[in-house]
Amino acid sequence: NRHRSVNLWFTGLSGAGKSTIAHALEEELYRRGCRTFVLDGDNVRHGLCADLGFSDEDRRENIRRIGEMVKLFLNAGVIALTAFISPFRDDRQRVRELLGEGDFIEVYCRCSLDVCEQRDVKGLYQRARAGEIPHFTGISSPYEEPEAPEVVVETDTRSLEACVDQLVGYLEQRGVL
Ligand code: GGZ
Repeated sequence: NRHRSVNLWFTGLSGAGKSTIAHALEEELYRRGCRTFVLDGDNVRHGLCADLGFSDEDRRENIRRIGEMVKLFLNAGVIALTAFISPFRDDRQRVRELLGEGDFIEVYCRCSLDVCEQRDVKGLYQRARAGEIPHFTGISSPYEEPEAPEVVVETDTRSLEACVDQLVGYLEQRGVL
């Protein structure tokens, strides 16, 4: 099975479903014989970026390093799925320029702050509201919505399966698969 190597760059608030969709999409791509890898906070922020926190500067450096790593994955012929809040437009734009227009697919996981906060899977929003987590995205740190993402998945109204189907359809239409 042949496929192009691209980066699906998931961006959105904490709790918007970035990692969940990336992993579910990876499973579907694996079934189709693709070589894939998911990068998210779980495997990056504990290792490669363990020295970074959540100041604007640290997030910027986090995204820069991830972009460079994705570039290596693309050279290795892998479809890289990245799931980071990546709240700043400039930082995402820099990755787009690093990888080149055709290889960077920005996927905006759109979900209202209200819904993310209601889900509060890890209780982080509650702690952020209580002032226990400084610079929390959406509460005390900004999130800049993408202006022209390749794909928008409406995670607050559509099922996980529907979001995955939407992305597979997009990849087929783009000739990635
Ligand atoms: C936002 C934070 C923060 C602050 C810890 N702000 O929902 P999660 O828990 O599992 O995912 C969030 C993750 C965000 O890391 P990223 O590397 O994706 O961020 S960025 O792209 O902005 O560099 C959240 C947790 O880390 N977390 N503190 N202050 N999210």
